Amino acid sequence: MLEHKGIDFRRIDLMPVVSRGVLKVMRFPGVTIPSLRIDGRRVTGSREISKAIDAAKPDPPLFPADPAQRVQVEDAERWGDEVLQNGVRRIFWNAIKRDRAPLRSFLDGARIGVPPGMAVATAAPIIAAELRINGVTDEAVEADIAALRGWLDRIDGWIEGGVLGEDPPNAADFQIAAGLRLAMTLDDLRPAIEERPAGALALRLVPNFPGRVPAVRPSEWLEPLRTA
Ligand SMILES: N[C@@H](CCC(=O)N[C@@H](CS)C(=O)NCC(=O)O)C(=O)O
Repeated sequence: MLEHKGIDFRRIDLMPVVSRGVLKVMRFPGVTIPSLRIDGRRVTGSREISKAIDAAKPDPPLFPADPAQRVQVEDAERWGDEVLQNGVRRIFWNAIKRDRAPLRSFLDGARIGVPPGMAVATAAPIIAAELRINGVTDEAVEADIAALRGWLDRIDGWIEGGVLGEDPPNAADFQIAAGLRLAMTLDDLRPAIEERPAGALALRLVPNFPGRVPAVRPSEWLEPLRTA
């Protein structure tokens, strides 16, 4: 969103979990990333951030001027944050629980203060914390994978209805594209996503997204993705 607005920024990468302590010490209003300092304000949470960026530089707008359309975009943005991202995050950490070696590929271009090999070698406590924080159980993840087709149908419907995928992209486009791009790092899921309008939107708005996780799931879990 910052690049899209043409706002210069400095990015600081933080190890997950460690990020919580750092954000607390830096007096951000929450302990999640992304967090942003802009115009002297500290902002936490991607939906707070989209509003703050829009206030700092209104053009091109991240929300439609029409109030009814704005509500639609805000609803889609919230869904992308609460449903899509949380689901994809659970699927992601469940895959990493099975094999953490692919974590290294996610550190391409990141500067976290330790060599990537060492970060991955010492990641076990971070993975354990993520599994706990995010409620990553096999049952939850099986349900998330079963729900994914419905999520993609919903996104494609928004694209067809003009809520998403218009020019200029809105805050919901960015929220949902980022969640989809994380899902597309998983070889288990990517084929079901990339051929759809949702996948094309994600690749267009977020062309570069590091990380790749080879297929790890029991094939019966993936059945809901295959059947029409
Ligand atoms: N889309 C969410 C993402 C926030 C979020 O849950 N961030 C995660 C990382 S993607 C986080 O900081 N979790 C705490 C942790 O990993 O310790 C937002 O509103 O900003």
